[in-house]
Amino acid sequence: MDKKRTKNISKFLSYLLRHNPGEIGIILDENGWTSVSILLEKINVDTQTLSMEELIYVVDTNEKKRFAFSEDKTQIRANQGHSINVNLALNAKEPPSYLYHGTVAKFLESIQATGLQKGSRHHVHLSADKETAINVGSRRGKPIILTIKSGEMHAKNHTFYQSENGVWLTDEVPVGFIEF
Ligand code: HQG
Repeated sequence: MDKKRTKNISKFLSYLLRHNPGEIGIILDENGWTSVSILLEKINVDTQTLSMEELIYVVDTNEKKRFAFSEDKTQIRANQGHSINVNLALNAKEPPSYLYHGTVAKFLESIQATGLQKGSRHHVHLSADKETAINVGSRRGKPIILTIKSGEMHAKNHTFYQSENGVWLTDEVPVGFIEF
């Protein structure tokens, strides 16, 4: 499958499985899982546009492991990034001393005032490596990388989680833990 089609399918799946399953009339369970056969059936209502083989290819080759199948491949969900209310049953985990967040200049004043806020997502997203943060920030323009004193936060009882695809998640980052 060519790169463009793979990316388009990944974007559409992200939209359905994180934000708006109702768009095609599928329902997620409380942990974010949905039936693969119903998903394909609903996507393919008019003409056959997505096959099981293609879906497997998109899930397996996704560079950020955005999606997961159940072991028997009857269920699928997004690993993180939801705006709708799902319980990913994440386990709390001790973070490394420092984590990184990629953003852009226009947000800095607000971040300096209120710290990092999760906005419409369930958590603030952080990464263990600067390169990922650069990529995240680059989605919006010239990236600015903030260093988060996650070790100190953890010592002060802030809870961190790591999603299946390695993204570090926390409720908020107060400004005192951010190195600008
Ligand atoms: C900023 C993508 C003003 C924050 C990525 C960011 C990531 C504030 C934006 C994942 C703020 C939120 C998440 C404050 C934070 N005032 N702006 N107090 N606090 N911000 O997209 O971290 O492709 O919700 O810096 O690669 O950019 O979807 O979060 O710029 O992993 O898999 O508000 O989404 O992954 O933007 O990205 P987002 P994010 P996927």
